[in-house]
Amino acid sequence: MEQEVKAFMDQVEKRNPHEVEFLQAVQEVAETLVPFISKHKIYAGKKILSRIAEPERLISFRVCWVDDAGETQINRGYRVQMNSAIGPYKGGLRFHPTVNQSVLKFLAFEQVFKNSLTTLPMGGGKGGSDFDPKGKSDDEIMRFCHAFMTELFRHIGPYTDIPAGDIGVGAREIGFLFGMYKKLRNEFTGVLTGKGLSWGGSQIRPEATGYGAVYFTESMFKVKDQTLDEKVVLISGSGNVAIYAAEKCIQLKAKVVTMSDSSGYIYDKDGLDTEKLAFIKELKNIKRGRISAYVKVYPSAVFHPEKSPWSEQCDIAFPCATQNELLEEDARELVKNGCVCVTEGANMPCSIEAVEVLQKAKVLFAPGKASNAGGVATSGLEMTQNALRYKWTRLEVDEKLQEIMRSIHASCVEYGKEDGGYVNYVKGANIAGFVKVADAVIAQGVV
Ligand code: NDP
Ligand code: 2IT
Repeated sequence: MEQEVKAFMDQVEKRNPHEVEFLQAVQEVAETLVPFISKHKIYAGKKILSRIAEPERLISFRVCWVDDAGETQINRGYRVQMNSAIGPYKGGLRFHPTVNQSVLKFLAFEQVFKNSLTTLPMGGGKGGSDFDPKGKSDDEIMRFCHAFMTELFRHIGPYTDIPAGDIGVGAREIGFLFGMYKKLRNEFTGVLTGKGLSWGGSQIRPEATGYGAVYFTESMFKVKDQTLDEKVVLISGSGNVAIYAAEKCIQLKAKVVTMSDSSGYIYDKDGLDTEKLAFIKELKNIKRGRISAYVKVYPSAVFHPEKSPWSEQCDIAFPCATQNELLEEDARELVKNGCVCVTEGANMPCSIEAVEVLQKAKVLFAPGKASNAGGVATSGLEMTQNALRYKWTRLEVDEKLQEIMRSIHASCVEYGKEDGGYVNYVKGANIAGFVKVADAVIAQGVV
């Protein structure tokens, strides 16, 4: 079987040389799917996985804008429309200097399986730009977002492709992007999700990814008759996903001792509470400051520059920042220090080697395509509300989100349970996500 996986990967590598992140994401899926496909005649021999690994369309475009100093700036914009077998393309936009074709293809590929797992009818896509929002004024952000949309608008639409946020794209950016789309099309439609509450946004969408990751973790612990009460939690990142993962952990009485950003992490031995988290929310979302400012206000906490939090003692780790932020050595350290669960809030934060270490040690490991699917699922609920021209209450959306996360967990258990009872959530998520897309691909023929 290793030979079959290698043969498949050789072909993907030949078509996508040097796209390291994309190849990593495909490899991780191929390791469980290639054996599954060859065992199931209805899927074998149809090149379904090869078709899913080739974007249906990939758009790349120039974005020119003028900064506050009057200088012309040039960035590159992208939209990867990966697969539309089960619904219109759906996935976030990332603005970060590390954005390139490989990163967006890996994210779009993951999104196909993730969206399938949500139970909602959404295909997979991703986009963004190498634009760096750090240090830019609100006016510069607005000019960039407007310029970006003057090209993107012709490729998206509420029945074609519905972007949302990701790293560097939050409520502020979605507002600017939506404003320009509406002006160009002269249409008020649900073309983007993550909109403000007064103009078509859904309750719970900002919270959904972080809350969803914690709901998924609750389900994993429930299998062992345990709750999150008093569990010690490490969280990386201090953006949208990290903040709301922390909020839900605090509500469930877990003790969150770390948060981070790209400059380092803070360790608070007393744990975060609602007030401390409110400080971080304001610091990151309004002041757009650095996490190190936390220790000036809460001096019992310590700031560790240029480090990630994985060497601290914990029960549960939530990597919620970016891809490949938790490597093999970090996984070994976590296992050594008694960590029993790693839930990916970010997309592919754990390297393939790190996942191997965790699974070998029988740590509960939740892959992002399952555990962070609450964000896009609630985007799907935002699309439904837009189509209905209706709004559900906070309670209604939260209940639907919880139900979806429980259903994703159940799908992972169905396909991922191994002899001895250990649940291989990677295998479960990959197969459950694949089956629905593959059935649609077969039904629609070779298109
Ligand atoms: P934000 O931009 O809100 O926050 C990103 C956080 O991660 C910041 O704290 C940032 O620190 C840190 N970070 C980003 N890049 C790096 C890096 N190269 N090294 C170290 N730290 C880094 O993004 P989100 O919270 O929305 O996204 C975080 C992750 O979750 C991403 O992997 C994203 O794809 C994934 N995700 C997001 C969803 C959503 O709904 N937003 C849904 C599902 C997954 P700094 O400020 O220093 O850059
Ligand atoms: O990675 C992700 O799932 C997201 N960034 C959210 C995508 C969305 O369309 O809400």
